[in-house]
Amino acid sequence: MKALDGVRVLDMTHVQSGPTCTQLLAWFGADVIKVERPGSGDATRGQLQDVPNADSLYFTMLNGNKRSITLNTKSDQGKEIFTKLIASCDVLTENFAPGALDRMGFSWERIQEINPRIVYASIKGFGPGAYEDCKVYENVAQCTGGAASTTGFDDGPPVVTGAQIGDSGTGLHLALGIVTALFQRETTGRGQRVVCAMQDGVLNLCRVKLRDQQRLTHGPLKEYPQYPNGVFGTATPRSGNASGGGQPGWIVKCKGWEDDPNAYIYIIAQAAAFEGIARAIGRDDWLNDPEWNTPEARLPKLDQMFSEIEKWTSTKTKAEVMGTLNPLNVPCGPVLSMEELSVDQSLRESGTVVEVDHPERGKYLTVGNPIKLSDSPADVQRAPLLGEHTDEILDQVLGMSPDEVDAAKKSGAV
Ligand code: CAO
Repeated sequence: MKALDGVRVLDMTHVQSGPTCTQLLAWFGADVIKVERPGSGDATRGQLQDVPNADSLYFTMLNGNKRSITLNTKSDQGKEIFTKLIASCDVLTENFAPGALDRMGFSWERIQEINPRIVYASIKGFGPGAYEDCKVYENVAQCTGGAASTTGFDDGPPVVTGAQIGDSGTGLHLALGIVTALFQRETTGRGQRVVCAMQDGVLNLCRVKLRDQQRLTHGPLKEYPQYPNGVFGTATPRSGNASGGGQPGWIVKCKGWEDDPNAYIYIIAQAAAFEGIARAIGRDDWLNDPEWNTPEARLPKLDQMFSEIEKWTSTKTKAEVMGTLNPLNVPCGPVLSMEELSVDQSLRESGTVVEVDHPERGKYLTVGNPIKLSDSPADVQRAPLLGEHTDEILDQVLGMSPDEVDAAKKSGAV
């Protein structure tokens, strides 16, 4: 038995943010029914295609373990079927542009009328306010949620990160909202509305930068590379690779960096690890030097400290640096490329990187469930083909006869 066995999700999500959420629910055991427009389906099926005429990795890596039904929810019969599905499901999820479901005739009031127990969960770009009607994609959310203004180097433009904190980050938030609402339903018997705005989700993940905004009013941010010689403005600046916490950290070069863009390692030079680092890099002299042997003394010259460390790391591979510093309890981690991660044996063994087979595209790698439950391990399966389960769902979930299913097909509703 899986944790969410018995929970049925009517999944109207598309692209990345919503599908991230419902894929997680599916891995936890929910029956996720992905509703897609007949003929075309989720636009990502055809985006960034690497294998001709096969669903893209963009789609397949976000829609594992789901069932797919095609349904035109704007046609009369499609609306009838959609109404019956709402009545039969525990959760309805969507991440359309604002108002899309209302325009189809399915307001929250109407959805509650159909099924008072349903949890209706949405992702939008913004919460209520000036921008509430705007369409939003990942990088827009990174910019509006504070990530871009605080990422990059002080002398360069704002930078977006490759981590999909706007889409997948908000999907994660929504998944928590849904299971929380389901938990509350156990007591109240009622469903509720769950909404996550991407701007809010990104800002939540940038919480430490709003912390720094407030600290800035009390003086310079001493752990930032701008201290002590640079200039602080009125807003939290970009801090390069400085650590976001109270411990100094930086990315330093390792052997081979001239040819390998990922021959780097992140090192945190916290007080408890300083002696080990100093000895490892051959700077034992620092340990008795008041210019170096306290965190306060080092703070104004972290750039010098890391360039000394780098003199040593650039003579070793990142694996050798790890091999030396790890036993000394120095928190550090190599910059791993996607190529390295894709062949990492321990990630394969833990089920974080999984290979699945697909009838159109053959074998592909996906990222499995990063949340490990001892009583509900995820069994990662391939993404469905467009409408692969239409007949099965109309029969099993709605009890429609073969003639009724044929009629629905002829009318273009499914
Ligand atoms: N049957 C009939 N119509 C359907 C349908 C179905 N099964 N599924 C979708 N549609 C319709 C919608 O009702 C909508 O019609 P209207 O415009 O007439 O209301 C239309 O398809 C397109 O929906 P959309 O406006 O959401 O799609 P888009 O490609 O124009 O915009 C996006 C995409 C992502 C910008 C927008 O959906 C959005 O802002 N979503 C909220 C924020 C979000 O999740 N963004 C992250 C996306 S991941 O990077």
